[in-house]
Amino acid sequence: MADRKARVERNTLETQITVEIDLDGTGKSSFDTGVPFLEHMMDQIARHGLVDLTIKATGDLHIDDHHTVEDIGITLGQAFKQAVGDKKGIRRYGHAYVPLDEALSRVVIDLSGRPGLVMDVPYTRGSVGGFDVDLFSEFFHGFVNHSMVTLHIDNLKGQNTHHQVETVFKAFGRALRMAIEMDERMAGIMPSTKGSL
Ligand SMILES: [Mn+2]
Repeated sequence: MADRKARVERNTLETQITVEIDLDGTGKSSFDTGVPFLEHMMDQIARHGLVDLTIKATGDLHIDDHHTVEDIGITLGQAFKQAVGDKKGIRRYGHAYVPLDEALSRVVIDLSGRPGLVMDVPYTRGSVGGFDVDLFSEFFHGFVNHSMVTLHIDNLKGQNTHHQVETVFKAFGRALRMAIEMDERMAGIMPSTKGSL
């Protein structure tokens, strides 16, 4: 199997971002973004997705976290798409339910080649760890628009905002892991009747 790795650098006047990803990693991560709560969440993607992730970002945090968070989502999406490659032999679909105490989230992903995000997370607070929870949808929009995946995110239960968000990211990592896994019965086969994705 070819290496499923990518390195993407994306520079704008607002942010400078580098993402390195290895889809067949062991869950190692290293972040230097200036946005600690997002780093805590991306750590969940790496750990539960079993992907290695290195992300460096310099952004206009003196304004707010918005550009940096959205652009990390975009750059991660670009790197993910590149690393996934032609999708031959992979499962394509992934899903996971993850609880954390009172909170429960479900994430379903399709490496469809089409961007789409349906996200329903009734946050109980507007911010967590100094982080504006609005920005999570910016992050995921950036990701789906550039990775070309369909993503359904539902927080089904939860009182504590940290738990709500953490279950979303853990379930995202788990769903991702399932979707990119090689299916031994699909070796060399494109998981689509169209013949391409
Ligand atoms: Mn936590």
